[in-house]
Amino acid sequence: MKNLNAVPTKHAKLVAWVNEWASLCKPEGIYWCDGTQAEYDRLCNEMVESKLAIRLNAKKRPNSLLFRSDPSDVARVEARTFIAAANKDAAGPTNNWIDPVELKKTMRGLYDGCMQGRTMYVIPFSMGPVGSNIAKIGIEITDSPYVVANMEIMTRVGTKVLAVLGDNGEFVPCVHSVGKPLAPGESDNGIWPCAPMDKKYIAHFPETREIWSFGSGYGGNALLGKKCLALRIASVQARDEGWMAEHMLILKLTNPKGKVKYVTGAFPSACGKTNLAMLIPTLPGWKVETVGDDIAWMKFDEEGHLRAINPEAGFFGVAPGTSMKSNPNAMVSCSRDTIFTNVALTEDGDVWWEGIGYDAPGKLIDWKGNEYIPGKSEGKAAHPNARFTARAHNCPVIAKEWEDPKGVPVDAFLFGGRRPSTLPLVYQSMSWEHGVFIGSTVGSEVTAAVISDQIGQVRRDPFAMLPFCVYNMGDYFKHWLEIGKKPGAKLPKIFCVNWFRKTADGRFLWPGFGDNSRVLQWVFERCDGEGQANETAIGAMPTETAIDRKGIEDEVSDADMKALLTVDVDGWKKELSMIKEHYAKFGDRLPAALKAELDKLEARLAK
Ligand code: GTP
Ligand code: SPV
Ligand code: MN
Repeated sequence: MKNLNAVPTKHAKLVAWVNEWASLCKPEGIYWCDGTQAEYDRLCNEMVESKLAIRLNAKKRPNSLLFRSDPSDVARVEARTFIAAANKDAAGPTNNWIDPVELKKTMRGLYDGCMQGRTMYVIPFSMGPVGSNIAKIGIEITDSPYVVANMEIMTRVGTKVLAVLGDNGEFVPCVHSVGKPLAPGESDNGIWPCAPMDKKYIAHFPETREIWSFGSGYGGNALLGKKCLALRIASVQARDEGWMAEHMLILKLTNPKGKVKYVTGAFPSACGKTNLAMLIPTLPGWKVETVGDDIAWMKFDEEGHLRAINPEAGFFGVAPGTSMKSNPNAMVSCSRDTIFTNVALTEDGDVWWEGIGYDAPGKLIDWKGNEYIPGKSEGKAAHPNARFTARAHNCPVIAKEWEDPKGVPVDAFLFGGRRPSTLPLVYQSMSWEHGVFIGSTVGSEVTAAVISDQIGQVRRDPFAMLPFCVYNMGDYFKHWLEIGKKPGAKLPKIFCVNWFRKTADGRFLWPGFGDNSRVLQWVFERCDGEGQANETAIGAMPTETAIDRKGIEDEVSDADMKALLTVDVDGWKKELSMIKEHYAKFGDRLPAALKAELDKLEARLAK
C-alpha cells in the first residue's frame, strides 16, 4: 500500500492495524494526519476544489466552509446503530444488539474495497487534554476529509498525540468509511458521499473497545471520538473503572459576590445543553462561563469531590434557533474558523438559518442546494439539525479552567428534557437515590438530532443516555446508585428542569435562554442550603417568589409562574404509568432502590 507521507510512529501494533485495514479497504494511499493548521487549510482547499465544500465570504465568515449532506445523511441514525456485545443481555433492552461475529463478517464484506479511489486518512486524536491522565487516545481511520477537518476542530489531533502514545500505548481503534468507492477517473462531483440507509452501520464492540462505522459521513455517526468513543465506549470503561461518562454540559456559575459553583446538565440531543453552557444571565451581576457543551467525564478526587472534564475541543452545535438574542456566545464562536453543515447560503456568501434572528437578506440556496425564496418556497431553508463545528478557543466565555486536567468540582447536576406538560420548571431531589430515580425516568420529545419517525413524541431518555449507554441500562442505574455510596463523597445536589412547558395554544410558558439564569440562581442558593422551597410530593420546588422575575413580569405572569411551579397531580399519575412501563423493560436488572423510589412517589401523590 502506498504511503502518501512518512509513517510518524514506531507503534508496531498501530502500524499493523492501519496496514491491515488498508489492505481490506484498498484506498489509493495512506495519509497520517499531523494536526497542523497547514494540513487543515490544505484539506479545506481540496474540498472546495472538488466542490464538496463552499468557501464562505471571508469578510463575513473568515476561514469557514459550508457543506450540504445527502438528504439521507442528516443526523444520527439510531436504527442503524448497533451494540455488538457478546450477548444480548449485556447490551440490555435499550440497545440494538447484534452478534459480533456475524456483524464483523457482514461489515468486512462492506469494507472490502470501500475506499477505492480515495485516500485513507489516519487521525491520532486525544479526548481530553493531550497527556493528561484522564485523556483517552483514539485512532480513527477514515476516507472522508470532511471527517478529518471536523475532528481537527472537535478533538486534539496529530503528532503530539502519537508522542504520548509512544511505541506501545493503548488506543481505541475507530474505523470509518463513507462507503462510496470511486471508479477509476470518477470523482464525487460535488455530491456528498455516503451509502444507502440499509448499508449504514454504526457499530460498537464494547468488550474489545472497538468502533466500526460505515456508510454515513454525518456528525455522531462519523466523528468517532464524540458519541462513539467519549460516550459509548467510555460508558463501559467508566462502569469498570468507577467513573462516569455522561451526555452533559459543564458550566461555571459565578454569583454577584464572586462565589463560584460548577453545574453540569444532562438533556437529550437538541434540548438545550449548548445554550445553557453559554448563556448570558439576564440577572445582573451573575456570570456563566463554558467548560463543555455536550460530554462530561467525571471522577472522584482525593477530597471526595466529583471532578468533571470536557473531553472535546470544540462545539458541534445546532444552528437553527441560534441567534444574537438566544445565544450570542455561540454566534461569536461560529463567526469564523467554522464548518457549517446543512445551513442555507446567502447571495453574499454567508450562512442563514431559521431562528437566526433576522430575515434572510434575499434569495437563498437551501440545504438541499436548491434556490429558496423566503416567504415563497416550501419547507425550511436550513435542515432542523443543521450544525456548526466551532473551536472552543473562539468561544468568548470559555472558562479558564476548561482544559485543566484536574477537572472542575461539580456542585449540581441538572436533568431535563422537552416536556410540554406536567414537568415543572424546576425541582430538587430529596436524596441521591431520589435524584437517580429522576435521572432514570427523564422523558423528552424526540428532536431532529436523530433520524426517526417519532420526532415530537415523548420518549424515555434516562440521563439523556438512551442512545449512548452501550451496556444494560439496569446496570447503568446501579452504577449511578453506587457512585452515591462512595465513602466520603461530597455529592452534587440533583435538580430536574424543564424550559419547554407550553400553554394549551402552544406558547412556551418560560422565556428560556438567558432567563434560565433565574433558575440557576435558585440552584446555586439550594447548594448552599438557601433558596426558598416548598416540600412537595415530587421534591422541593421554589416558592412563588423564590425565582427572581424582575424584568420579565410582563412576559411571565403570576398565573404562568403558578402553572410552572405546581404539582399537576393528574399529569403525574399519567407519568407514573409511563414510568412503570419504562421500568418494566429492565425486569430484575432494575435496582430495588429505584422501584422503592417509584413506590414512594406513588404513595406521596396518592395523599
Ligand atoms: P446536542 O448537540 O444535540 O446534544 O444538543 P444540545 O442539548 O446542546 O441542544 P442546543 O443547546 O443546541 O439546543 C437545541 C435547540 O433548542 C435550539 O434550537 C435552541 O434554540 C433550543 N433551546 C435551547 N435552550 C432553550 C430554551 O431555554 N428554551 C427554548 N424554548 N428553546 C431552547
Ligand atoms: C447529539 O445528537 O446528541 C449530538 C449531535 O450532540 S451528534 O454529534 O450528531 O450526535
Ligand atoms: Mn449531544
